[in-house]
Amino acid sequence: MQTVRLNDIIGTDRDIEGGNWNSRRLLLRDDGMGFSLHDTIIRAGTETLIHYQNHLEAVYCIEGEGEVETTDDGVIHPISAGTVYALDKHDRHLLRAKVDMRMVCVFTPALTGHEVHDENGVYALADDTVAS
Ligand code: 9YT
Repeated sequence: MQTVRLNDIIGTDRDIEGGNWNSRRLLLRDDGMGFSLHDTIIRAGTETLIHYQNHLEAVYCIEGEGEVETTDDGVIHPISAGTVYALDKHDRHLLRAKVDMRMVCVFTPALTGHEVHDENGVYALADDTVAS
């Protein structure tokens, strides 16, 4: 068994600065779970275009308030503490934070830890990863 503490990750190479967000990667592919688990802060007042074409992501908001607009249909999904959204169709979306939001994010396949969003909000798939 492994234990991981957020305090031990802050300031390391698992603490990724994304501009609109800050993602602390608690579990990554090398940890061998088959998914990655992140504790992510989405900064107040930001809007981020995201399209995980190569991954599925579930996001559990545990603090804050904002919304997700799925761009194919223009539907706005209010998000607040206690809400999960699941990008089960690789949904392209705009994530807007009214105030700082704290999210617990699960990705499959697991992120390796080095991914950053490209200009279309996509995380590339590691060369040796099988897509979900
Ligand atoms: C909620 C979300 O998708 N935020 C962008 C960052 C991403 N979740 C990550 O890498 O932790």
